[in-house]
Amino acid sequence: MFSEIPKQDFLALKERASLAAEKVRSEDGNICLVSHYDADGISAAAILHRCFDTAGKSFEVNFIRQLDADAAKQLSEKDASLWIFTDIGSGQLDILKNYFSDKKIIVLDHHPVYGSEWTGLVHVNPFLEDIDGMKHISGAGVVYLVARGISSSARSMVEFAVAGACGDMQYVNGTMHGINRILLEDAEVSGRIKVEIGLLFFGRYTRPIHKAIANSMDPYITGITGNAHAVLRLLSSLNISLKDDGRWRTLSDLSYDEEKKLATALVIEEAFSGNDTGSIIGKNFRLENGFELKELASALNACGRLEEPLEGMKLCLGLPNSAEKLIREHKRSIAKALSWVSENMHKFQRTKSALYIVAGDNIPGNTIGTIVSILSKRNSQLIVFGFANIKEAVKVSARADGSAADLNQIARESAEKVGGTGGGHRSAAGSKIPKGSEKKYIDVCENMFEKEFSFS
Ligand SMILES: [Mn+2]
Repeated sequence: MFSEIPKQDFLALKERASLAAEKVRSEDGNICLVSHYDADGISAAAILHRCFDTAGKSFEVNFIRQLDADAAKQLSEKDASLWIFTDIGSGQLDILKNYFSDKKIIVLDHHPVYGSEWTGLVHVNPFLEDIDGMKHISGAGVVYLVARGISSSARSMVEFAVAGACGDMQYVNGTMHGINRILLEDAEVSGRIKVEIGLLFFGRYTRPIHKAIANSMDPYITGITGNAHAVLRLLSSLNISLKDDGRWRTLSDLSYDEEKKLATALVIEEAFSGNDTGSIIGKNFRLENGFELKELASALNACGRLEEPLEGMKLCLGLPNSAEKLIREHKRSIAKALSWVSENMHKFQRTKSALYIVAGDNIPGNTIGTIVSILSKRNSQLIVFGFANIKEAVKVSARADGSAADLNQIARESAEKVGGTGGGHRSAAGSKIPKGSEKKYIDVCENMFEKEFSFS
């Protein structure tokens, strides 16, 4: 069970988590909860929301995209007696120290730690215990460990601890590692997540079969994806009926034999296109609320990207929400951006190491990350960069599915060289750079890749 993490490290993390829980339990005043606006941060906030509710705490929830000095100052002026930062904060300790050193503050995060701690700060972060926070536990996972010490209602939120990890790309090639795996087992054993091996298309539990297959972005099957006629032909040649008693069937309604023959046909189709077939079949995780785990994570991401993280949190809490509408809106934006990319593919710079999509105003800043990650899956040997204009700057998103490059370092250093900021994860990172500095940024990246390859 602890094969990837020494037991004493996990115990040390839990020990810290229970100290944080104790702090929360003894708090009588207003709590100001501040969370990151992505899927992990939204999941984290939902878990604490449920706990605070059952524990009768008075609290407010804020979502932020970035924690800079302005944001920290504003938050510090809130009428609260305890501040809790989730899925954000460990990388900005110096900023937090400036505004919160005389206040009660708890940081529950899993990002690499930058800056120094101060007396009074309660800080729970896997990196402090030699656990890799980029792979083995998410922000929502850290929050879940704390939440269990606040209220027993946290246990009914374990699937969101796993969803956070999923949103942060800690579910890779069909497996979870470290504490994520323990949380997943916990969710399975308690019946909150049901595992089904089968086709991995989005909408497994919710969409008509032909739509789930034709509208899929991942897996992307050449000749099938985007081609409704081809999908219908395939289904009819396999004698798979689309309806049952007048109702559209979903992939989860297929019998074992039906799903098996459909999977075989799709794998053959994809193999003959010379592509990797590894992402067509695998584990589906059905949650209590009817969502599939990866679908929930992308729904939460859509809410965050469209600046409606509260709607995502309501979705997790089972409250009425507009997440469906936001997901549709986000999908439309993705489809539009993808077709712009394919029309202009010949114009983009492509080198030995990377593909650079300079989109300007053609792709919105809240969509470029998704586009880059779709392209990266289709070009797994390349690092894919996307550049999109946002207000006063250019947002850069970078993904490397199959590359050994450390994008956290590349996005940080390249941005700094052109007067911007950047960072993130090893296989997914981003920068914010001044307008007009795209070309220079690309040159810096290429230089770094050349150096890296000259060693190998
Ligand atoms: Mn996170």
